[in-house]
Amino acid sequence: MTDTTSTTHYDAVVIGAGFAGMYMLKKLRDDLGMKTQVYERGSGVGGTWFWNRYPGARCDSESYIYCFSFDDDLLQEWNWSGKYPEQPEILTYLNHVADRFDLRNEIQFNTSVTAAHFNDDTGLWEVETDQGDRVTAQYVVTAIGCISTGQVPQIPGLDSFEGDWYHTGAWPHDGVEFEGKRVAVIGTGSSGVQSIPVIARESKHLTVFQRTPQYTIPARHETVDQEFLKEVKANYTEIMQKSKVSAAGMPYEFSEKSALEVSDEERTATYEALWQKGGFNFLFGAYADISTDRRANDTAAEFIRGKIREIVKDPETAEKLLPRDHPFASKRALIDTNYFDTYNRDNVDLVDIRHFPIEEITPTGLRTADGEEYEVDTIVFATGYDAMTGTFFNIDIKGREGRELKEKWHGGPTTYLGLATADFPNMFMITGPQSPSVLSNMPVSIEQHVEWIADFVEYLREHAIDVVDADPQAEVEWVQHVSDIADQTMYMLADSWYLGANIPGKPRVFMPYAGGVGPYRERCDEIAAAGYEGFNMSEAKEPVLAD
Ligand code: NA7
Repeated sequence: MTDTTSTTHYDAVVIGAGFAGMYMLKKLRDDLGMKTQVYERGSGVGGTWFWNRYPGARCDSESYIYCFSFDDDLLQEWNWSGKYPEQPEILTYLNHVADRFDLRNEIQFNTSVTAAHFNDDTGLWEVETDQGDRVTAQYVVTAIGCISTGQVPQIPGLDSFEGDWYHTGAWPHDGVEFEGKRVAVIGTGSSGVQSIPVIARESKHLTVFQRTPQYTIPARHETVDQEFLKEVKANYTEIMQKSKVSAAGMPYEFSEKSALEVSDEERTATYEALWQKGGFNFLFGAYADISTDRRANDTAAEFIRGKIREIVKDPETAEKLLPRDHPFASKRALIDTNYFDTYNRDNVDLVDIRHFPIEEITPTGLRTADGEEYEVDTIVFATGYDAMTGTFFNIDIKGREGRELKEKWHGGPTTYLGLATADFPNMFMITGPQSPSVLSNMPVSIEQHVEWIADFVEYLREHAIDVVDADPQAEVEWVQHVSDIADQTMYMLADSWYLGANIPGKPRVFMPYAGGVGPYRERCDEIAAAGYEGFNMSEAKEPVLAD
């Protein structure tokens, strides 16, 4: 890194201005009085919700719990319109938060952090951006999102394509016109399942290229019931508290029954009732062992396959849509609006690319391995992300003695609590790998991390500690614990982005923490109460304070 002697110094640099970065800024600036700078690559706040503007984009958490809980007035004054919040409404909400708490002054937009190097001599981070900023900071906090580096597969010929192509995670702000167009959608994860029904309605013809069939449950999306909202507002504190100690950051009732202890009739009736109710109730409310016992899981999987056969009229298409190669909810659980019904439309075709992959993109369309050619005007890549670690690796992060994060994590991420990683002192990660993050309702996990980090920083200041680093042994033990928990779940039985399986060459390591939001919070609190056990603390050689 270049000479930094004349740079601006901050107490903290925060990378990203989504839910995580905005709340981190508020805590550090307003509660701790720290001089804080946020860098955000987008031209506005919102993170994921700034970029994901594809048709049908909405959150799978219900709106009344997909929000900040730190401010009672904010909770009471905001009125969601949909049961599940749609992207434009979430973005409006986050802009409202930015205005309400006056956050924009400390956020520099259109700016990507390109490098962050820890200086062993000063105990400071030296941070560079693509806009030419060179600053120092005592702390660096990554608020970069878990699913923010999109992947477009390397299919030969994309450059030659004469139509338009888009990735769902980098959607044009003024939308895409599908009317009269022949469209290809590649990918049937959350983004595909949400966008396919909408694109089918808007386009002349849609061809879906599916590598892995999905289990998906009807969301039963509707406008928010005002009576329900009134009740929520009267009980918000309890609802949020229940979410905070729950498994997934949602205040749902969890079943304690086994799917194997009830009669076939009772089980089918339970699944049917939850299918009609919709959403993640099906996953959490049915049986406790769906995510841990393969035989229990099979009962849910078979019920969903039965539904697909029932909904999809053409038996050949239905057969192609049946998920058989992985257990239910071993990949990211999905909820949808009219997904399977869409395949009954005359203008929609489904192509199985598991057996006949796309070999080439031609100037006029796509060619699969069986020699079939599909002429299209527009290609939508709903092909996902280099999740959890990809965005870290886009930044040149170096810790003690110039150690590269990319090199440290080449066999998979290793962290202490998903909050810190040894040899990268004074760097905190909000919803980093090996924290519950993507297995939870994100705002709940984000608030827990932000508050824990802010409390820790306050503790460090009170104790005149300038440099803090995760203890390597504590990290080894946490990584082992994360892996032991994952081994007890169905997650290990699918090729998912949780395991890095969607990115060629990425190590197969389960990245989020599957032990649950509540138990995780408890562990973090115990560690804090024990004087931040598992962290080594020391004074810097030349501490520098921001003006
Ligand atoms: P996902 O869930 O990673 O889905 C990506 C889809 O694209 C999935 O069906 C993949 O098939 C498919 N895919 C990925 N690469 C290829 C290639 N090379 N060829 C063909 N098909 C491919 O991403 P989403 O954007 O839908 O969702 C990401 C998260 O955002 C989501 O889980 C929520 O948390 C929000 P595969 O299943 O890997 O065989």
